[in-house]
Amino acid sequence: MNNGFANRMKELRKNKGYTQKKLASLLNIGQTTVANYEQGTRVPDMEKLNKIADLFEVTLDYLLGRSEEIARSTKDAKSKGIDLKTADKVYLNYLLQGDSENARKLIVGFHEDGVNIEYIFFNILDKVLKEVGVLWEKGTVDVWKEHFISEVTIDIMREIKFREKKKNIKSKSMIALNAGAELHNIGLRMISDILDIEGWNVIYLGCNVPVQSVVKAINIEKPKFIAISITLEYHIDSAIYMISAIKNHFGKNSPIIILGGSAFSNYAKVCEKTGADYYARDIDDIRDILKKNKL
Ligand code: B12
Repeated sequence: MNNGFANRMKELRKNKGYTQKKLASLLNIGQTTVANYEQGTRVPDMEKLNKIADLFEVTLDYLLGRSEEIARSTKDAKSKGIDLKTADKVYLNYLLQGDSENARKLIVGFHEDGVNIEYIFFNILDKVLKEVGVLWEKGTVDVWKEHFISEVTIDIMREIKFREKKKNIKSKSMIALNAGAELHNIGLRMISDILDIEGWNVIYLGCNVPVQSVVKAINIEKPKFIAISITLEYHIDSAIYMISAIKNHFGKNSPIIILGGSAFSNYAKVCEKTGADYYARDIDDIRDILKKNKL
């Protein structure tokens, strides 16, 4: 045994946000034993090693510091017992270790194997990002890492989107944007990507778009609807301002305005307070609204 194991053990524990005490209780051993493992003064027996590898969802080689790869690809992942149920944990570990290439290979590999894009977006990528938020709150993940993970996620989403074939081209446009300076755009991008694959011409504008420019875009592109996303409550006012400008300008010819995003999780009467036509929680809500409006 070498320091490879001691260092990995410490790194994996910290990435998970566990204290030595917490890890000790999960492994049913004393806290001093964990401390000794991490200092390299004591080594676990085979049974414990397997237990630790299972807990952190890594291979024994990785745990022992003999390999840099947790799992190479989906096939490799499967042979190492990584299935969809544990994919999020393995993927998160790659990200926390800055290993964007293996993170990408793992997720794109699932897509190549036929895993549905919605499952990948909403059950793996979304879930992992929420976990990153928890780690940020605990102080385990710094803001630069949050940025890095977001960018890797966006790259993977783009790759998966372009692997999909567009269905039922509708030749109808929609505009998607974030309200004001709202930087959290991954959720909206997921929704936009799915709609794009379903045949919509998605005009995705990102954040910080001046209201007058949105009005111009509507004049030119004639979207059937506008999807606005907000995560931080303090950006709700920007949405209210934008919605009122659009409604004032276009009157009853205004495109349908749909608001969404986690800013509204605990916010009652969204439409009444913001002037939006609909509030939608997810892609299924959007589909229902579009169906109701025969779009
Ligand atoms: C990644 C991330 C970032 C990235 C964003 C990168 C990017 N390009 O988006 C960066 C690093 C830039 C960032 C910055 C900040 N962040 Co941040 N961030 C996150 C994190 C970890 C994940 C967000 C995410 O992408 N989730 C995954 C997506 C898929 O989920 P979602 O956004 O909820 O979207 C889903 C639904 O809401 C819905 N949806 C979303 N939009 C729309 C729109 C429509 C029309 C519809 C129908 C549905 C819909 O569909 C999606 C799929 O289910 C969250 C943690 C969390 N719990 O979410 C914190 C979090 C949102 N951030 C937070 C904070 C505080 C900040 C900062 C202020 C400080 C910081 N951490 O740096 C800044 C503010 C930046 C700004 N001006 O906007 C807090 C917000 C707390 C609050 N509610 O006030 C959170 C919750 C972290 C925490 N645990 O406290 N962040």
